[in-house]
Amino acid sequence: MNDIFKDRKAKITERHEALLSRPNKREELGNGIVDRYENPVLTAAHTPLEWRYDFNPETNPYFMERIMMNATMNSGAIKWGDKYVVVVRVEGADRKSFFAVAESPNGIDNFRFWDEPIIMPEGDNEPATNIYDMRLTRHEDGFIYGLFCVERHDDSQPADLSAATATCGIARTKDLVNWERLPDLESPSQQRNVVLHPEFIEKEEIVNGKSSNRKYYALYTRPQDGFIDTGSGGGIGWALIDDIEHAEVKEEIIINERRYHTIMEVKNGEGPHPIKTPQGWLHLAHGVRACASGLRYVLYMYMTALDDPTRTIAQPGGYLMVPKGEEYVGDVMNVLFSNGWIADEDGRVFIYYASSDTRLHVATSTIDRLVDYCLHTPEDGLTTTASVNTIKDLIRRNRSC
Ligand code: M1P
Repeated sequence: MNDIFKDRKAKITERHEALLSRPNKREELGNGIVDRYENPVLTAAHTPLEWRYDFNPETNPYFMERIMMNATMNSGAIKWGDKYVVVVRVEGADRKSFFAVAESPNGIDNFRFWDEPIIMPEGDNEPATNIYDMRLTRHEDGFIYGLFCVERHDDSQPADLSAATATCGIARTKDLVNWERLPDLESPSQQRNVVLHPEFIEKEEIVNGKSSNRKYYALYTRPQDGFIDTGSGGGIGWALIDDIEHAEVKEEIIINERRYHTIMEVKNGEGPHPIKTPQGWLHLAHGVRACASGLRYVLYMYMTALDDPTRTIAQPGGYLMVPKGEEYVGDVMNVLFSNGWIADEDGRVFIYYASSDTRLHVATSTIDRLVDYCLHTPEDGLTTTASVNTIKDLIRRNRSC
């Protein structure tokens, strides 16, 4: 074994271990709603060395990185026994994304990838070019579902190499290792950011004069005219699905609209599936607006009624979180995106969010704090006058404190 190989392997292994076991520190004070942390929880450098380096000195005398990783980003999340688990969108240097599981003992540091990335079967679907952004749902039917974006070249435009289509892929598992791929979602429009609601929705139906309750799966959708543009797609949608094994959007209503001069003027999309609380369903989503430096992706929240998840009962004005400091910089600048959170039994909430399509972070809060934030933060009044009146109202009330 030559010295270069031996030396580099030893140093790289030591640094990798130090990175993986680095403690994460909560930032002081925060804004009272969420706490952020000093370090990202996963970066490309956290991926196992076995995935990147050839460990044979004969075939890799310089101990080179043979397969480079570019990013660890938009991740689904789930509590798995006593572990905090994320299904990470890992992106290689070749621009292909794949899914890989990583776990942490406390949800905020010491994340380690499981031995091998997930092989996602194609099932009977047309093979995908790229897959990403899995939303995990432990459904009351007993399965864990992973819904994700499936990207393929749009062959109806053969001359345009960038023409692509976005479809929702559906897979389910009981162990996060073996996945059963179901047919992709059939929908009149392209779809990205599709999320499975964790409970069945029951609807009364009259058949032959007799009333009975029928159970449906429910999806949060995001209809879009093209691969990037939502166009006439008005926001976050909702669709009932009678057969998850042949899922089809037959009717879709918009439950969370995009609006002019808001943080979600250009696009929005549901994040992870909503969390059930006694006061209603807590939703996390991303909103997108355009500015001179491009698109700005921020996170926001809203709440819907327990007896009707399509009815909004609270929508705090503006954003919950925006890119801060180094989070602003990355492959796709000015982006925060979240498709995973964990509501722990003790009421803590772990929000996993990626910054600038590059790395994964955690922010923590509690159900109580997030409900308080949603129910008591003023709504966006949609004009400057309304915003100033909201501030003046707070000042007036503070004077009498
Ligand atoms: O690059 C920012 C995000 O863009 C897309 O999100 P949306 O469909 O809402 O525009 C997705 O590709 C997402 O993965 C990415 O983080």
